[in-house]
Amino acid sequence: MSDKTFYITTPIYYPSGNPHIGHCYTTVACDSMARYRRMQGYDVKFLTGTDEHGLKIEQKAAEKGVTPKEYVDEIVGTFKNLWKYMNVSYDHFIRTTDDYHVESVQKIFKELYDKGYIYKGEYSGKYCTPCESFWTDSQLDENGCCPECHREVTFAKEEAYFFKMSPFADRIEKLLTETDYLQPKTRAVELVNNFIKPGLEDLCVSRTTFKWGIPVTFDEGHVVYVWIDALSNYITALGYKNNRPDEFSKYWPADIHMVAKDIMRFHAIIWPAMLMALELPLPKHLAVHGWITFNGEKMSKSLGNVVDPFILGERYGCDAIRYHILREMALGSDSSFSNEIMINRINSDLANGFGNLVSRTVAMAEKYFGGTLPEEREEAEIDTEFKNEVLKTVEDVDTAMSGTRIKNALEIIFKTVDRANKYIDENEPWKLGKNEDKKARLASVLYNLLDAVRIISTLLSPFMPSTMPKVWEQIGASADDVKYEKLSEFGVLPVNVTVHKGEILFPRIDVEKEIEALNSIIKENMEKAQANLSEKSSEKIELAPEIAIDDFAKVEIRVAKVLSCEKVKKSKKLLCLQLDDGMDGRQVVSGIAQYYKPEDLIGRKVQLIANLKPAKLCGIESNGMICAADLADGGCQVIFVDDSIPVGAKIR
Ligand code: ME8
Repeated sequence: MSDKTFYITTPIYYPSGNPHIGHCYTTVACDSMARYRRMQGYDVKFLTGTDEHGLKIEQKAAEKGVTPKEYVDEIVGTFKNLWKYMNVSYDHFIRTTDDYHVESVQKIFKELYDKGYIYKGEYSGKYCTPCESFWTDSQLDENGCCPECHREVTFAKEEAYFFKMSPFADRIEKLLTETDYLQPKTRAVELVNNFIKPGLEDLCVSRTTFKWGIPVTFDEGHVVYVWIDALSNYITALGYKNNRPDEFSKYWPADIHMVAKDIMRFHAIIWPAMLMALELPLPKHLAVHGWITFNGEKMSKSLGNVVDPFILGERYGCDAIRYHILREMALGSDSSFSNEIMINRINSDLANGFGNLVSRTVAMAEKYFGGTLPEEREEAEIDTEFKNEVLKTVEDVDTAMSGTRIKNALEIIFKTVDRANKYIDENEPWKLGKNEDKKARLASVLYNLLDAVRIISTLLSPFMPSTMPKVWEQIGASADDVKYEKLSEFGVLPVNVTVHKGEILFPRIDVEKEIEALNSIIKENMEKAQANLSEKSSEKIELAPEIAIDDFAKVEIRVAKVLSCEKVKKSKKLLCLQLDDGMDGRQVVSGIAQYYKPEDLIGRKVQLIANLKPAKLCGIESNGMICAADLADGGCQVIFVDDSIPVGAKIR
């Protein structure tokens, strides 16, 4: 085994619902990184798993009449099946209900307590009894009620343990601003300004209001709350403070933790603080990617717009799906998933670009030489330039992968695919084939193409691991020919290589037909989700007392357009929107930050309650309210207005 190690992790996912394309992105991205480093000879450890404790799981299991463990077991099975289906090569799957993890978390909690970093205090705030949840003032809804169920809250206190964050503030600030821990680093400023500068708040790390968690060993009734349990997985899986084989000394510190921006703060601030308190080395990099949205909208199971990765894989093959999501998402920014873009990309890059390069090259070797190239060669000046460009790809891809820029690595490889297709056009082998004197030249051209395909396909194998062995079979490459160390040279395939024409790698997709088919699947999903929602909500609907038409006429609802929008500092729930209301414009504060990002709203038209008395939320003036529907799963959806309706129009 190599002494170069590479340890990469995905977040451990909540098994509260089936996995979707968003979970697929992080997992497939880590898988590609892991496969890439394995190919380079690293001794790789790739960890994924599930985060199984907490109130939500306890409640969902109760709703279904099963135990929490029974509930999660089923969903964890779906996660594992999907990873198998997507050809994800994890080395270990951790479940936070595994005994070894429970044992380590209890020891970690005790050690932090013994060192004085965890202390007992009181958790106080506004409490919603039906939801069994505490809320801070800034989290409450517009009416000062529970943001989940919108019922009244009462002031309450609960005994809880807290983790002291302040001793680590300076070191964490340096970690974020002076090192390349955070990728992309542009996010460091936001973290420092929002969380460190205002003073790091201590973190509540135990609860007594639910049972489905790891018990605190020295205080009955307390269970470890969320992050100490979840984040520790990255070291407990390596045998830290448990009986699993010791891999901690070999693989820790992790090379990359990959997460989406929703949990960046926990990995950028809380996890380093925990490790500092435990006196352990810090991970080398935290790679943060954005959200995959669906046609620009938030992906939501309750809306039914989530694309089931199993369905997509069945239709287009798992490698095409892997390629599409990896090629679309750049580290740091969001990416909108669209069936149309996916199909067009599969057609252009995979069917017409790479697939065509392989099939044309192999077909010509068969047509002109019966499948086996002759030994006579005639090289031309143009070949050197082509070969150098292909070889340069290897270096460039490595630079991109070292910065976890997977999209960029694929862009580089596909530029070379285009270059190789251009090399065919430049040399016009079909003309060379007609002329007996040009057979040696033709053999050189085809050989150079086959060897370029060897390099390209080897570079593509971490991203599309199921397809590339088929390519190697077609171009007559042996297992030895496609080793990473052979990528730095041209001329690796045998001189008289024999090709084998095979199946079409990526069949061209009929765009219109497929879009129609996918839309009807989505429509069906949405109808099902809608029926599910009405079924759930019909149990609860209690109408307010009747009002007369005059009462309704008092409410002035107008169409308004969102001109700009930003998060309200110090509030997790509030967004501050500047609206064009067809009058002088106005500012509205809305409690939808958990469901929408500012960029989801900017430019969209909404329904505004225009004559609502101004109010101050978190000290910011709000002049009106925008209409949104409460969803049965606790989510919320803004009622957007068709763009053709003019701003200021009255809604009745
Ligand atoms: O947060 N786009 O689990 P989780 C991109 N258990 N990535 C997405 C996504 C989307 N639409 N949806 C989910 C948790 N993800 C905790 C983590 S780690 C110690 C504990 C991916 O099931 C993305 O990687 O909510 C995100 O960070 C993760 O799923 C959140 O998964």
